[in-house]
Amino acid sequence: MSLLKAKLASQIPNLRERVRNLGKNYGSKVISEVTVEQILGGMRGVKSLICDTSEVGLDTGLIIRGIPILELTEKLPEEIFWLLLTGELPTEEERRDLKNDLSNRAELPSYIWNIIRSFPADAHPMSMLTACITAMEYESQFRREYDKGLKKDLYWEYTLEDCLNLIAKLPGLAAAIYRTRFNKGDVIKSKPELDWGADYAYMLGVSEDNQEWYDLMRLYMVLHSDHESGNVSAFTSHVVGSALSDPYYSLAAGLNGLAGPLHGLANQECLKFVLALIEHFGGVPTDDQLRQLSKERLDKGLVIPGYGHAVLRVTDPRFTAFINFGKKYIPDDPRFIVVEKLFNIVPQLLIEQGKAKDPWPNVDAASGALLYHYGLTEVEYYTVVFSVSRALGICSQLVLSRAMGEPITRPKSVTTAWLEKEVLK
Ligand code: HAX
Repeated sequence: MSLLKAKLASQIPNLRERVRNLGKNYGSKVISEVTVEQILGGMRGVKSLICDTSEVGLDTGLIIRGIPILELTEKLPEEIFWLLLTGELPTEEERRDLKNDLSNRAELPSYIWNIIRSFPADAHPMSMLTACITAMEYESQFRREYDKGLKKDLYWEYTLEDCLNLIAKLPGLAAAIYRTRFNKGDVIKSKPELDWGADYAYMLGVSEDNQEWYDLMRLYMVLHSDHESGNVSAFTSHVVGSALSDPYYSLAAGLNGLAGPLHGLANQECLKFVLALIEHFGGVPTDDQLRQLSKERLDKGLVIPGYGHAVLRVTDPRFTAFINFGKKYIPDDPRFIVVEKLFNIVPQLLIEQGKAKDPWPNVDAASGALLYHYGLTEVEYYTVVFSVSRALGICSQLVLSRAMGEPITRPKSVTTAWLEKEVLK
């Protein structure tokens, strides 16, 4: 048994006991109320989900298992995966065991190559990614065992198997999509001695001499790994997983949500915005030019991509981590300069406009400028990079949901007429 599985097997009985106790002793206790505004507003802030992997405070940003994200920026993504699942950082022996396990599972099934090649030349890389993940559902051990008759107690074990296979295969799959879709030449085979994030960069075609790029990829994978469970992608995966659809179906469903411009696709939109500004002004614009153009955009009713957040009310610490990286390594890059300038201008404009509840930058405002600098200039691919990272959190949440024995998700909807009547009571 792998060290990760053994660790989880030792922790899960206690987790189950805590959940059982809560249900048995406090089942009818009220912990939250729902207002009409919340029903009309995308269930914003309604406390109705359990997520132990991470939490996002209004004024703190992402905290993974009690550790603020800015204290985790030097960690490897596989260490974060272990942390998300178990609540502890792995020892060196545990990390190595996990990495070896992932390397042994990394090979892609042979049928995937024809599928990747069958897409239209200008297909969106996100549709290629989620279609391929769905196609790989053929590999699901959870589904095979469930069909044979799987005891509920063992659901988590086969969910973990599927999740480990997915996480092991995703960098190779995502890199193959990149190289095929953008005509980069032959697919590059994994180099198992590299860590998980560096191996992804290697398979994209980044030279091993370019350690800064490898560091950026590790940081990127860490920062995007999780953001509690109410966001569109994690919540969607959770709902689909609650029907006992296996992790391939669940992850693909969630990532289809990540592909929306108000969620993960915002990283593509942000860099497009920055590039358009530079092109429009023939170089880095002045502060006045930036202010003017951003204001015009707001006046047209368009959003400024990379600003605002459904949950945060401060500068996203993940944005700060990217800015720190950029200041250290690429302070003179024109795209990075524009990102910094926008940070000094946009929040004030959003405050003056008075609509956005959070005028501060989110993670997507900075990430694209860094990827672009290191040669990943195909903006349509950015959400795929995000997806590879976010799979760490989504998969961890799926394993823990099955371990806790969570039931099928089924909130109650009401009709508009019912609501109209109810508010008058
Ligand atoms: N620019 C202009 N207007 C904005 C805005 C922005 N960046 N952010 C919010 N607003 C507007 C909303 O469009 C809304 O306007 P209407 O009342 O006219 O509909 C109003 O301010 C209130 O919105 P809100 O309550 O502050 O924001 P929501 O919780 O509804 O939405 C969003 C949060 C992130 C979707 C929103 O801020 C947005 O569209 N931002 C730009 C896109 C973006 O950066 N998305 C990435 C978010 C991070 C993420 O999930 N990454 O994966």
